Amino acid sequence: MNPLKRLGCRRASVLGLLAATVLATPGTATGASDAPETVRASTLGAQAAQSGRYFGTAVAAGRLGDGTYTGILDREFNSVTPENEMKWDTIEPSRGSFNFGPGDQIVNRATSHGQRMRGHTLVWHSQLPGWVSSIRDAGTLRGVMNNHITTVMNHHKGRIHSWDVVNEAFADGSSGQLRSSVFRDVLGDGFLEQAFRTARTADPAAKLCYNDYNIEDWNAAKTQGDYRMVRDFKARGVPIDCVGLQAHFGAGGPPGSFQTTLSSFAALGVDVQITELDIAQASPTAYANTVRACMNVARCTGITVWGIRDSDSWRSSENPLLFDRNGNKKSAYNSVLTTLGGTPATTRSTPAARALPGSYSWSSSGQLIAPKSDPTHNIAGIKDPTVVYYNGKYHVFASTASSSGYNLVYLNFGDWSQAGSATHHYLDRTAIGTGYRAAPQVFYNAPQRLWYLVYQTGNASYSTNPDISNPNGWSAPRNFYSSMPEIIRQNIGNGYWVDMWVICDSANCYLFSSDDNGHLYRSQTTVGQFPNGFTNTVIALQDSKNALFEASNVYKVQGSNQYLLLVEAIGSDGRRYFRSWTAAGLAGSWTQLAASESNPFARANNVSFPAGAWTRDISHGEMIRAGYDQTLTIPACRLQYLYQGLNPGAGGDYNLLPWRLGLLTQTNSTC
Ligand code: 9MR
Repeated sequence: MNPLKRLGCRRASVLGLLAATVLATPGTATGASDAPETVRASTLGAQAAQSGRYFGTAVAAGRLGDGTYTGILDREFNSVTPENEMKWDTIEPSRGSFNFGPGDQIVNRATSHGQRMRGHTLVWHSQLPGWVSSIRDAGTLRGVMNNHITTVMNHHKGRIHSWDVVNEAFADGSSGQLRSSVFRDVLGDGFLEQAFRTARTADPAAKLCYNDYNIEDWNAAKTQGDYRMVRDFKARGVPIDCVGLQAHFGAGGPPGSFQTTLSSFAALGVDVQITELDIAQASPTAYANTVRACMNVARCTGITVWGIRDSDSWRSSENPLLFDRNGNKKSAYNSVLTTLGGTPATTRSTPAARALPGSYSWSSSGQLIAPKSDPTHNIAGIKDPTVVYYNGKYHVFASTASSSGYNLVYLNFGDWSQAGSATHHYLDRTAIGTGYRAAPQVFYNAPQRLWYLVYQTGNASYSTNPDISNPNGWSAPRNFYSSMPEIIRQNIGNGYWVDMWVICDSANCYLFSSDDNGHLYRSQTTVGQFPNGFTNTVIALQDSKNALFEASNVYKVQGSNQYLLLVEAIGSDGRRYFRSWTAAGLAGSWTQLAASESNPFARANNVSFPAGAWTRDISHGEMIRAGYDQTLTIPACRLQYLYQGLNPGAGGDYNLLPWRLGLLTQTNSTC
């Protein structure tokens, strides 16, 4: 088929859109996807453990007699950090005189409750007794520091999983250098290396961490200073195993670059941990964003909140924690549990309660992304978005529609508020090339460590790229099929073969496509053979042409054995909307979920537009995923969908219709 000729046939009014189409595929987001067999847990520690992480809290010895406090501690947390009891002023208040009592109380209790321990902290300029800070002789101070590290670590040997060997050594502000402290001023910058080497010798089995605050923003000078230090340590073989990011956040939560920071440190070959999390006013979204960033980084091995109830917090007046003063779970608690992949206990009584709801309501943003023309690209519409959240950024690929046909564009941004100002990279300038390319779908093939962009060219095509953020990294198009599968040829009628979509389970990858003629097709290959070997093409679902038109999305629902299918339909009003189905497996049969005009998945009649209804079409798009890999996992709660919409008054040449992108957020989520 000549795609350009085909596009030429598609000139029509908006209502006349029905006849043709291109568009296609979705994909988005964040986070690790969990295995299908996983049973979701209802406590923070148990749920974090399912992805091999811990969920901990700071504990104060003085509160261990409070039953509400210890009840929550033992129910929810599987890691403990002493809030103050292992600091120098408590543990060695005068030279050579060690007071292990309060720290031991916490360690003994945690050990007997199966909770692991973080040691906090060996060398810190604060909570340091005067007898140390007044030392001026380097030899004396070195001996005192080494003796402190060695004695404390020896005392706890075998019972502390990770130690904050040095805490908060870097200066705030723009210097990127170490702060002034007795350690730096008397021993020089080398005190850090000395401390870590001494610690390794004292307890070779303990993980040695550097811990700091205000290093969550990748662009901060302090972050870069810390990063250079860790990089230097790794390059020179100085022992360091982990970096703790304290994460004491304001009401907005983490900076947009937080995940980038985590993954950048991790890429140096250290584990990263969120070590002292609290967020002013404890917004559920801010907490979810923080937890999600950790879930998205394989080497982010655990999260510690800095206290249990708001009344236990060092910043108590800001109510920054997960439990209120009475020990009740706050909404941020449910948000954290959900983001860890778990299910809040109140909605968890039956398996059905964990499934997606049978009806939906949404709130839409205004237009977030519009075309950006340049001297060689006169773009009328931006369409068919696919999106993943990866490394602290949303990466969006979309079709560009212009009088010369369809091609692809890429943009990225840290936050939806920045979507409109992102740079548009035209992919016809890359090896993807000019000509008919449309309806992209992006995902990371974890087994191959490679990003895939799937799109239509008349065949089902793909390009690969080791780095999603490099538009020039994409390979030239290759086809999945040698030619259109016979069963499609037999059923396509006057339709078009469009909207290719790949999703994999642990054994197989499936390629779905539509024919604008009421058929959803499915081919399959093994995960090992992918991208080759697609065969056994079947009709996965069929209906009338308008009821099962195109732009299908298929997802795995996080924490369940459920798969979700969305297909774009053309309504009785001529407007686009989405129907939905679920299945227990990708090759299984699909059962209607919200699949009618009166109970749609997403249609103008279940979407509110707080800032004015800029579209009546809810058309080709993609869910914001919970992960970014080939399993296409979406969260079960608070769904979001990036879609294409259109000024209802627009008409004329189909290829010049002014499609824009907007974001739906589910408003009837029960979890
Ligand atoms: O939460 C701790 C609070 O009880 C102490 O008074 C304070 C003393 O500086 O330290 C708090 O914990 C800090 C942690 O040890 C290191 N990072 C910053 C934390 C909040 O100040």
